[in-house]
Amino acid sequence: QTKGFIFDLDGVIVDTAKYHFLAWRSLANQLGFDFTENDNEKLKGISRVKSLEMILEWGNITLPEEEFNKQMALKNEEYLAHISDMNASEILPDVEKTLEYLKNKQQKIALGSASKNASPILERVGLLDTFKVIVDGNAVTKGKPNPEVFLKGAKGLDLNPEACIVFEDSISGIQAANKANMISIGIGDSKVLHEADYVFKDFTEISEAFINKLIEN
Ligand code: B16
Ligand code: MG
Repeated sequence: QTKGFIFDLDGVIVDTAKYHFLAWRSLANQLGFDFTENDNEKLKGISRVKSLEMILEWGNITLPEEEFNKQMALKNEEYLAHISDMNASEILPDVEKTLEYLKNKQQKIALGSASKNASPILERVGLLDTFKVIVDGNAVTKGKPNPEVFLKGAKGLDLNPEACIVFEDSISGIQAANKANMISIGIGDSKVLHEADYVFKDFTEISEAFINKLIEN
């Protein structure tokens, strides 16, 4: 059978989740407060605008629109500095192996990311050609946990949502995949991602036998 495998970007393919955290945290610190790793889990998969809204709420701060936009631009500048010299060595363990395996099995592959920086990141790590279908933060109007990003991915792959499998590191992304009626696979901590159909620490834990079962079922 042909299934659609939709990969999230930040935190699944590359370890950029840590750079988002660093950049948001320095923004909060500059505004005079801090937030925890635990709070940061809630930001994963969340759009830039929504993330800043949430962070400001934690700090009990309201900003006029102009200042809000300025802070958002500053965050992105810091983030871009972190990712400016990324290369293939930052692809997470066994991600390339899994992608190769899926390609050899004639499976369809798409990207489903909330990030507006997705394409330049894929380019830098040499994976741009792997993803024929890219749905990123520029292509959606409703962010995760809304299923739009993954439903657009399925459409791009010309498959029903039920024939798609999503790899996600965020709570919001797992919820989006579930709402889209797709199989959700969490990459990370099973306590955090307990709403997922399956959770693995990383791709080194995902066996070929498991992938074969996803393809056959
Ligand atoms: P940007 P993903 C998400 O990417 C990140 O998890 C989230 O932390 C970030 O705020 C969002 O992209 C927007 O990113 O500022 O680059 O447009 O995990 O959905 O690939
Ligand atoms: Mg992510």
